[in-house]
Amino acid sequence: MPGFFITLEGIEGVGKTTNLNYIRDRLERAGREVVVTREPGGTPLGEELRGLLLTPREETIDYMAELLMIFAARAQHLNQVIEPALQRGAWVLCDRFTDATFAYQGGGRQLDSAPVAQLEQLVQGERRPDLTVLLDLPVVQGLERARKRSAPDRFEAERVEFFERVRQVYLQRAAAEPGRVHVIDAAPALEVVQKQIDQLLDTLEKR
Ligand code: T5A
Repeated sequence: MPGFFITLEGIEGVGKTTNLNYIRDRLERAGREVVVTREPGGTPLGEELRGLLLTPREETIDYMAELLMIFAARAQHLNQVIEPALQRGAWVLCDRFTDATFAYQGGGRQLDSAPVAQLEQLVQGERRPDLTVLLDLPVVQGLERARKRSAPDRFEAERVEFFERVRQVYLQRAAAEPGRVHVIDAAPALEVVQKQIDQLLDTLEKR
């Protein structure tokens, strides 16, 4: 039986990593094989590209170069990790995927979405997440949480307006694909957020 592909999305500090681990624990308790991974990254090459993308540097990275690096990492990740896991029936939980590219490179960087869509088709073919959990939080609150946790990376150093655009694209994508993208309010206490996630997983397990 083919596996199931879940992605977690949202702006900085919404709690993707925290809740990804929560979902993993719940699925593992139910006896599923779970592969937890992230983008950019997920392979040795992808993690090197992640380092290049996230580390602040003096040289400005051209936005198209940034986009191509993200899809280079994704091609490697998809073919080496995600597809084989799905083929053997595992559940793949991925911290960010291509919705992030539409949101950050399309929304944040204001690149035309057409090349993003073309690269999506070229690299992924028909592969899309089966379920995307969009954790939604006002930008200032998300940045506050992220900055409490660690020093800002190359993206986190962007201005608030950048993340407002990112958030808007995420919400637009959720509105356009309500069957795949489920918006969860990430503002309340973690236990409340996780109750919402439980409800979503309950409906999934009844499929
Ligand atoms: N990127 C990525 C692109 O530009 N294009 C792309 O295509 C892709 C794939 C990756 C960067 O790359 C960019 C976007 C990103 O800038 P990342 O590390 O994956 O970076 O993403 P971040 O958003 O930076 O990850 P963070 O670790 O900052 O945020 P998370 O994972 O959303 O949040 P988490 O779980 O670490 O939680 C942050 C803090 O908040 C607390 C947690 O305990 C933690 O301290 N917290 C809560 N506190 C109160 N109430 C709650 N409900 C809480 N939930 C979590």
